[in-house]
Amino acid sequence: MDIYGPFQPALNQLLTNLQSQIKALSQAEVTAGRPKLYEHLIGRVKAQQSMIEKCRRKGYPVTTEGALRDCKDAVGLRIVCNFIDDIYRCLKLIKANPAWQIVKEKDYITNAKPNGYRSYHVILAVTTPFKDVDGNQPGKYYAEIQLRTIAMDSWASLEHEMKYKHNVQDAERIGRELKKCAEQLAACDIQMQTIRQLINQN
Ligand code: 0O2
Repeated sequence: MDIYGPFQPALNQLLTNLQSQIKALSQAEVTAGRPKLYEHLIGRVKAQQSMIEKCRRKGYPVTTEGALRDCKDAVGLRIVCNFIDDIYRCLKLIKANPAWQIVKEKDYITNAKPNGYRSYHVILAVTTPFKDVDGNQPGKYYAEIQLRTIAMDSWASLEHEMKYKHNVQDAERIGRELKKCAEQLAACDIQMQTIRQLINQN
């Protein structure tokens, strides 16, 4: 099944445009003499099969409408920052940008998920020149931005990989160890932030 149907090119183009806009925000910071906003930026249009599985998991219709209107993360960007305060600097600039509206926010940094997952998520609504799934042109599309530190990102990648290993022994212990690891990494992020502040004071 082709879940994105005729909207695939618009999704690809939206991803490219958003990546350029985020890069430009960071470049403007550097030009103004401030540190770059992030260490790296990645993006993807969610693979068709993952989108089909996600629609099923969330109880959304497994249709183009379900994928583009209900799911809202067909287009996803991940901004991986060096320090926690860069996440909030980045967020401030994203929120102030008139190119999109924020329709949903989830602060899993202040409120980590029970398994230890930390990240800040925002869903953007973007008006594009393309026709959307409701037949409007200019059309409304959604994209998710995840903002994390390098430490949070390393943990999430490892945990994501573990999720797909279903036949592990002692999954409960692995979960406990992963959570402990997330807490240690969170403490390191705070320590690194303190070191940055101390360096900047000199
Ligand atoms: P993938 O394969 O990474 O794309 P909701 O807002 O609750 O209706 P959603 O999208 O489940 O819907 O919300 P949430 O909690 O903001 O999660 C969205 C994405 O965050 C996930 O996308 C993951 O990328 C990431 N994420 C959330 N929780 C975890 C977690 O516990 N571990 C890891 N590693 N990543 C997490 P997908 O589509 O589930 O997966």
